[in-house]
Amino acid sequence: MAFNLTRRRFLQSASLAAVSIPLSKVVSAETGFTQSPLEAKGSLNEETVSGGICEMCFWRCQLIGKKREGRLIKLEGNPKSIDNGVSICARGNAGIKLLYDPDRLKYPLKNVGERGKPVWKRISWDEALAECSSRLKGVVDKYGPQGISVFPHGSTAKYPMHFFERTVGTHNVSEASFFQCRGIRDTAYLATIGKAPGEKVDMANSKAIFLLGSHIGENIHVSHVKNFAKGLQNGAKLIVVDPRYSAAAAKSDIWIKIKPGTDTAFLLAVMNYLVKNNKYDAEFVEEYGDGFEEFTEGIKDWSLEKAAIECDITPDEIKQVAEMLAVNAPNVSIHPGRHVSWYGNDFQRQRSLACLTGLLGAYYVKGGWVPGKTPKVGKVSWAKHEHDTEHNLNYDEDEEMRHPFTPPGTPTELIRDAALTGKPYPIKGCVIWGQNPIQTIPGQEKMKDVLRQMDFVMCVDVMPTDATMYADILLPEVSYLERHDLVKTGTQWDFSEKHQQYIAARLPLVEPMFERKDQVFITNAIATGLGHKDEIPVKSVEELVEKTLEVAGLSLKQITQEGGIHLQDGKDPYGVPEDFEVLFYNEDIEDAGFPGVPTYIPIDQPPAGYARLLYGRVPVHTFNRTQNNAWLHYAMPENPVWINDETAVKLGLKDGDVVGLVNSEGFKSRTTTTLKVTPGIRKDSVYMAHGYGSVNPLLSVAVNAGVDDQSLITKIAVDPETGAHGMRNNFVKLIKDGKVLDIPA
Ligand SMILES: Nc1nc2c(c(=O)[nH]1)N[C@H]1C(S)=C(S)[C@@H](COP(=O)(O)OP(=O)(O)OC[C@H]3O[C@@H](n4cnc5c(=O)[nH]c(N)nc54)[C@H](O)[C@@H]3O)O[C@H]1N2
Ligand SMILES: Nc1nc2c(c(=O)[nH]1)N[C@H]1C(S)=C(S)[C@@H](COP(=O)(O)OP(=O)(O)OC[C@H]3O[C@@H](n4cnc5c(=O)[nH]c(N)nc54)[C@H](O)[C@@H]3O)O[C@H]1N2
Ligand code: SF4
Ligand SMILES: [Mo]
Repeated sequence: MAFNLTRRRFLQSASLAAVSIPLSKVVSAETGFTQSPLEAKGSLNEETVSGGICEMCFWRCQLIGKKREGRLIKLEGNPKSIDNGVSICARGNAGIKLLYDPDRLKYPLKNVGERGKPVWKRISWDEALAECSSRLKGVVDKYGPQGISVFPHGSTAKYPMHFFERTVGTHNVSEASFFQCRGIRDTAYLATIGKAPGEKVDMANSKAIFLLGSHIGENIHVSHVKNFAKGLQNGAKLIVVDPRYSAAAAKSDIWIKIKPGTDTAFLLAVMNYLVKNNKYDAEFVEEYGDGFEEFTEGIKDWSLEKAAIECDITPDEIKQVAEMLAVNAPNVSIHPGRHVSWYGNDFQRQRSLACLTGLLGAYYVKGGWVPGKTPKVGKVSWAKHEHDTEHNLNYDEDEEMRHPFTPPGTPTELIRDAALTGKPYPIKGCVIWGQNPIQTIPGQEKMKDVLRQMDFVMCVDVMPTDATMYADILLPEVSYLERHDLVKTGTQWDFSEKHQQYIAARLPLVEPMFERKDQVFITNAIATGLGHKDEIPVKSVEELVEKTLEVAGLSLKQITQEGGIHLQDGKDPYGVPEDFEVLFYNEDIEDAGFPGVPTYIPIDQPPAGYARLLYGRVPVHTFNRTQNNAWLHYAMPENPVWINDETAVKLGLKDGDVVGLVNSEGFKSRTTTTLKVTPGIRKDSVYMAHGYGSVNPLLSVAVNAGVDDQSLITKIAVDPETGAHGMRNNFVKLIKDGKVLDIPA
């Protein structure tokens, strides 16, 4: 239809269309867009609903929704938001397709087949909850609370996780966000500046931005990307250290095509150069630094030349980076990274980043690391019982911590090893809540064995996944668009704007459908079944939110009236707190038997014929969780393998060829994907997006689409200080037409 059509004529023609072709779709000749007869009719009940919070990833942008005839048809950023504003990303936009995904879990299911080869039978909630309670109670009675393991992730997993941890009393909780993601970063910064750093870099006001790995632009967190883009717009210099020509590298002033796993050597050489040439912030170090002498002594051998050989770059490149940082200090953003569980030598690299920030005086200054001052809200949870350390796998027989700088919970590998050996005790119950341990944790076959040896596995999810195939009872949760649950606080993302703070409570945008339930309902029922009825902290998820808001002097009613977001005046974020300290050398780390000064620990290099397998994000997917989303699948249906162009020529391969992969431990990809031939990747590595290649046949869109990177990540590496996983230690060859191809050196 023509855009200048009057409303009257539009209604006439639309109703005509509706009458003449009632059951078919109306396609506009000009725009090519399809309209349903319902849309074309023009007499629609439309409304805008406010207060949504996205959870297509964990950044949690604030939303409004457009509804038609009670059905959500569009999501947008909440204009009131001082975080994402009106912007949301492709995944946020496609939340509609998760909400109405026909493959979504609808009813409680019982597996009457085998774990891994499920046969599902629909059962009632009463039956499902009674079975979860009695089977979990069976485990607790027989093996003690430590016999239960919990694999949680996401906003709804906190309430049940705290129940099992605090009230039931198991330490065996392993959060993906710590042990496969950012736990190492958090504890390395804790050991250096006393705080977890978040991604709190004031990039918008920075003169130079330094990204080590962090592939912002492919890694999409809306306000973070805005922050980054604004910095670049304002003329910030950009340094990207990445073996691959990432989206960020494409915008950089300096791209360091580093040899994977050698980043710490690079950072030590940069720091040593700054110290030796007196290009560091001596005043800042004098005032806030601790252990600087030990530090300079410890890194003194890291010449540009020595690091250049290790990192397979030139000495001049390292010098250029150091100079660019020094010239722009202290207004430099040394990004702390987010997914940092790379090789098993990662704690030292994260310590190096924290020290580099200190050397440049880049804490709490414009353009530097600036945490901002956020409002306080309450924390409602299960009462914590006193538990002994006897059954805490973090401690060995001598009561020494195995990984003294571990994030909260228990390292995944300690749980898995105990489960498989029965030592020091059996782990026979498993609660999986919002995590996909099959595709999230390295060593997929090991994970399957762990799940198979359990007496009972329960899983709470919104979709069927490769992990839900191992459940005995599978419970359908309401999605983030259908529930209350979390309260998010923060400040405006650009500190040059008016200082403001926000408190946002997630409000449901639509009514739940089918028999899906929320986390408080499910957890409370299980708690009752396990004999903890008297300890239940809240009766409903609304009450949980209400109590959280109370501390800030707010109520659910008020925040609903305010459209889901309460705004208040903020505070100046700049200025170093008096008690702030940067521990360049940390004696506690040394006492625990690890290097107290940041130290480079080399990793194994690919054997002849193999390349290292690297992975990362793509803008239109979140891990595995969005793979079945029809819109996002359409945008990127598979994950091409990046290979260096010169290598491809030698192998006789070309862009678009269909290939499989096999790793040096003999694990083959179950599926194939296409090849992306590019100069933008080192010759010693190949790269693919994470999260593809699901096997669950109930995922009608995602099944067998692309290759599952995790199926090839079989070599287990654990960061000794933290116990978190390293995941980039596998080496692969390509398979073309059934033939395994050696990758030339
Ligand atoms: N669209 C989208 N955005 C997301 C997510 C998502 O699933 N989808 N997930 C979110 C989450 S939870 C996280 S934790 C973040 C993760 O995002 P990031 O923290 O940015 O993840 P990284 O693993 O650092 O980034 C992967 C990059 O590291 C490079 N790399 C590989 N090996 C090395 C190496 O040895 N040295 C260096 N310097 N670089 C290397 C890869 O080539 C790739 O460009 O993304 C978040 N944003
Ligand atoms: N090989 C490899 N492994 C990785 C990474 C990698 O890049 N490569 N990245 C790591 C990182 S940074 C992270 S943060 C982790 C992420 O690890 P996970 O959080 O395990 O990743 P997802 O694939 O998103 O799986 C989460 C599960 O939550 C479900 N889900 C979604 N919404 C809801 C909900 O509202 N309620 C419930 N109950 N369930 C829901 C999804 O359907 C999915 O099954 O993976 C880590 N593992
Ligand atoms: S970054 Fe995208 S997917 Fe993540 S919360 Fe925001 S809109 Fe949702
Ligand atoms: Mo993550």
